[in-house]
Amino acid sequence: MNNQKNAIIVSINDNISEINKLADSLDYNVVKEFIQHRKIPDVNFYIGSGKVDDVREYIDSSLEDIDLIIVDGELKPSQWFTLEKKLQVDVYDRIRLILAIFEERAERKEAKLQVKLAQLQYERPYVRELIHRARAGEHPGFMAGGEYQVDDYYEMIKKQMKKIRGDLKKIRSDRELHRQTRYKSGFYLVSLAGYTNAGKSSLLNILSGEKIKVEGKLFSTLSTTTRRIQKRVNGKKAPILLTDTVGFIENLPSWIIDAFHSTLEEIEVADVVVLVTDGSEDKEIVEKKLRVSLNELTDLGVTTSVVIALNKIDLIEKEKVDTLLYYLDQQDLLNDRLCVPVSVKEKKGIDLLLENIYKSLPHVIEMTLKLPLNKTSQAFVSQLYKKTRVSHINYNHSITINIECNSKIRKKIQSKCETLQGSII
Ligand SMILES: Nc1nc2c(ncn2[C@@H]2O[C@H](COP(=O)(O)OP(=O)(O)OP(=O)(O)O)[C@@H](O)[C@H]2O)c(=O)[nH]1
Ligand SMILES: [Mg+2]
Repeated sequence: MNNQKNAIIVSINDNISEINKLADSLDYNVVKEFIQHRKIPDVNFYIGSGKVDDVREYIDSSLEDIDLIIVDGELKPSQWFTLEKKLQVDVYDRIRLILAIFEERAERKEAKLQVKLAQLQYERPYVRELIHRARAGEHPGFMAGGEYQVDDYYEMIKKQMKKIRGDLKKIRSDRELHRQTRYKSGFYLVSLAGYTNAGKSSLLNILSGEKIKVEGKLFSTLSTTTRRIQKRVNGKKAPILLTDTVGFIENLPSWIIDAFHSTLEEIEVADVVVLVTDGSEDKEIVEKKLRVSLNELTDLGVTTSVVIALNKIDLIEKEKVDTLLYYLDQQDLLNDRLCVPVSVKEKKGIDLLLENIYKSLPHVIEMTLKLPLNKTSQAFVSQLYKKTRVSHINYNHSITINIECNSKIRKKIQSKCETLQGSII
């Protein structure tokens, strides 16, 4: 039995490697690529009508079934309609393909709602086009006709979107509450951001000991995961929570990004953002993806420090890393940002990256406490190990402990110390 799904890619430029990867992410086997160089798309069919005939001819003469035509660009509803009508095969543009990947990957409730919201938003102009065609008698089958039903359908979409927005708002406020609790207890929040497939989840896994899904396919991660960093900074555990987020991609309409707002919020509120970038690709591609990601961070309103992790350097020669860093700097992409070459796969550069993340944390304060040697102090010391970075501890007639912590919990520590009859030195 052959379960293979076959697709044809149609593009108006040569650079089709990303759309190929997107097709692969949805398990489509690309059997043919049609490229027609044009500056602007044809108004009726996106590609010229002669090219559409070529595609049609290919489909008709192909021994394999063609399940999908993928257009590497954004179709207007009228172009989509005329293309599907002419080719008699499902046609997806780039956005619809990405939404289909999202739909397949969404596991948790929040991700499912976000994807549904984006899909409804996407479909709205298409529904409008179908309504228009139905009224003109061009698409009599749609909704079994009748303006009343068509309008009803439109209303239904609107209601559904409103309901989803409400549900998401609730999830969002729960998430905010959760975050506040963590923050107040002294944890720093660090978020992993970056282009899809850069290695964000792989990095979270090695820093936290977690085992979240890592894949060569695009958009493996659609939900956030937050874990404490277990790996030590200069031999000592630090109070940092790390959050993995959904990847970026070029040319994603702002309404899709809005639909994923609550997930991306983790980036907005982070104390430090680690921007993971695949450094193994051609320098122009690395540059493009880094630029897209930095712009995305600006659009999200990120004002905190950004540390760049230039990942996958195991795939390139050592000299090339320096050339790449120089090139990125020349393109004004590094400025005064810290950029650390790493290989998550071979665990190279990770300690240095972590040190730089730690150095970038805002308002880390140092304190030295002197506590009486008893059981209650011991319990407090365990708390300090959890919520601060204990740089030194000495047990004698009393306990002397040096800590580095978030300034947010200074007062709490002070008053607890006083309750225990201890003192701050
Ligand atoms: N060679 C090499 N491959 C790596 C490295 N880090 C990650 N990868 C691979 O890159 C692919 C993507 O890794 P992920 O960690 O899933 O990337 P991601 O950024 O989380 O991707 P999305 O969730 O899809 O946005 C996987 O096949 C990883 O095994 C590295 O340092 N070197
Ligand atoms: Mg991931």
